[in-house]
Amino acid sequence: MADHQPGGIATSHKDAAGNAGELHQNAAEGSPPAAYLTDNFGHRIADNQNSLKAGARGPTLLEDFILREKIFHFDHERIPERIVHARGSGAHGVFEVTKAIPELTKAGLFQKKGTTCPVFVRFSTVAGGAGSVDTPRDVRGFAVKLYTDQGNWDLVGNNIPVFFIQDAIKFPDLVHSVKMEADRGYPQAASAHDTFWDFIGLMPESLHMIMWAMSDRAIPRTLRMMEGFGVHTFRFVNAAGEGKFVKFHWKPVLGMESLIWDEAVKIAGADPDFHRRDLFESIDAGSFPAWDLGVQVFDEDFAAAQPYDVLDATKLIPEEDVPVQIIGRMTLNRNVDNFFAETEQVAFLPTNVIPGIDFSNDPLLQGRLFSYLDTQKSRLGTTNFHQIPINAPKCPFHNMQRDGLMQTLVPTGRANYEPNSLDEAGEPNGPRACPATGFSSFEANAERNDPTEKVRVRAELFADHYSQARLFFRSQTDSEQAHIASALVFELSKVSLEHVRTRVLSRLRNVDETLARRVADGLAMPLPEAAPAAREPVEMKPSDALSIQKNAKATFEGRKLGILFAEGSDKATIDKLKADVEAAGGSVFLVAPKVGGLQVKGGTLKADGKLDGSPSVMFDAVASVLMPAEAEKLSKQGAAVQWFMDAYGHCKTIAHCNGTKVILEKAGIEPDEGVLPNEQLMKVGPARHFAREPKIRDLA
Ligand code: HDE
Repeated sequence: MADHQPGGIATSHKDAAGNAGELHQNAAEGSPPAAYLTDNFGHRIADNQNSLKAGARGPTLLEDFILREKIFHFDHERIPERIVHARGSGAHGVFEVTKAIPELTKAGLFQKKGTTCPVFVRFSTVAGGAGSVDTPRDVRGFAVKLYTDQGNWDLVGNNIPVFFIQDAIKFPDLVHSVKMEADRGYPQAASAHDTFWDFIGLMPESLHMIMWAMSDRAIPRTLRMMEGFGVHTFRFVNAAGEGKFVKFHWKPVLGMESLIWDEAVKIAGADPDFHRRDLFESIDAGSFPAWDLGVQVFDEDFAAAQPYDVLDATKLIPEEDVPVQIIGRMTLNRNVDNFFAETEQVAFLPTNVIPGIDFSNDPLLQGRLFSYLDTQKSRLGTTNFHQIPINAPKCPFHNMQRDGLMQTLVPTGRANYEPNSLDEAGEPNGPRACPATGFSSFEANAERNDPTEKVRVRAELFADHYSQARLFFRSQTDSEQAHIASALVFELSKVSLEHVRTRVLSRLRNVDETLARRVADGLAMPLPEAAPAAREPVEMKPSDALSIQKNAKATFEGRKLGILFAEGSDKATIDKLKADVEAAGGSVFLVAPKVGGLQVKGGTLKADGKLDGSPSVMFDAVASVLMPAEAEKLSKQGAAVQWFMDAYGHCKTIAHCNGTKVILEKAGIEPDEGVLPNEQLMKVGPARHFAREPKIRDLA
């Protein structure tokens, strides 16, 4: 009898054609394989199950080049993960210009409405490792590579328009403080710990970003429902050589939506890949996520008149002051074929700009211009990383650079230097610089700041650390303000160094007195003296554009309804709910106590997921269609009661039949405008009912 253990089969037979015995032969029967298995040099492999041994029970032979190559490759299959933004999800798509702006930029892409180019986007969390979860409280990376006719343009942004620090020299400190603590190696993917808050308390310039990071922006519902920002001030330069400042925005067509903290925590356990899966499945289903590209354009005079410095990445420009004009749309319409080759190996470089788009002197941006090229060499091991298909431009590229590790191109001829006069002998002389169409830096940047002295200082207005933190906080709804206060209480309660908590509280007093008091109360700590501010904050007019709730869209488009059913449920009701939601552009996920197929009124129905493996946190709204007897049974099961309790606690719409009431009562659900009969679901949609919140949570 043959042995099925991996690593050995004493009685392996070869048939007349030399194939291995039936037990260990893949694709031995039936139609021929799509391709024959070979090693990396094209040699066909006859047996992929057994290594070569000196006798059936003897040692494995060094001669087995097939085994050696396979394991050698495997041993080297990992590359260093990104120091930040290690966990990411990517997709391909297309960008289309919807408004030509030749008066603003000479970039070829923006000369004509309707011009398109391929894009690749990678979304990421920042602090966690590649294998961490999708829903921690964290900033999300929003990195877009546009493959234009004039070369790649990488807009390497985040889902928050400002940053923690003003100067690149502080970046390693910031990142060290937020990552796992150096001695103990935890916590993973979390900012709620001593070292992060120690750093924050000592760096008051971070307070504006902290308001955003503690807000619902840092727990997006899906990657498809968050904004993206270029963060820094960039330059547009037109054909006449005139420059304007520009800030880039990506606005999600589906609107913005966030999780509730308790929901984020539960999703991290229920589905650590929640965002990655959602992105992949949406694209797979043809529900393509899309964002409008917007720009805020302004000049030096506007910049000079503001109470903040536009070169300071801890400041934003309120949309009410400089409206965002929409100039294009990006649609993600194709999943990656291979996660490693594309999402992992993609290398973004803020230095990838095209003529007509230039940098500003933002000291954070300036540091990034150096850092990314450097990091790609360290991650991908070679200066030739630009040849990897996901990184290579889709337009031709020619230069005199040669050689290097992993050169995969075969440059021909002798012209690897310039100038040369090889053409006089009839030989190719290689490419030449093109002053008229090539990239040339915007001159004013250099002129205005031509350094007469070398200084290590920050510009004057960089010293205002609080005005915009206050602006952000005061632009939020009551419920959003409560979420920020609760997030601060949660994070600081994980800080064990008391002086660190106290220092953060002393800074919060400069942001907003009520906020500081709520956080101090939530921690049961006395309110310390306000920290002296380096510069007195100024009052700015609250901006509705900064609130998610004020801009939410109650639509089923791109959203998912979870429907709970059981034995005997009415299929017609389920079908109707499904048809309505699908007609509105949404999808439905059927949940039942068993998945294999249940007898329902009107036929048999298979569930997409089992109740205890499909918690309601996975859905944007829930509905239930249950016979009273089944509802009675389910009301005794924790998973069912929790299903509704969570949906209620997460302020979701709960549509239900009469039978379900017994579970709703058990779950302590009180009727409100979001708890309604199934027939009324479409009237309310998947909106979140934040008015419910004070009843169910002790808001800090
Ligand atoms: Fe990054 N950042 N960063 N960053 N960053 C990286 O580059 C860095 C900053 C951002 O999906 C690294 O390829 C410095 C701001 C995104 O592959 C590294 C500074 C913003 C991604 C690096 C910043 C970002 C990165 C790590 C301060 C928003 C992921 C791996 C001067 C505008 C890109 C890599 C992807 C990745 C350095 C600050 C966005 C080490 C030195 C501000 C979206 O080069």
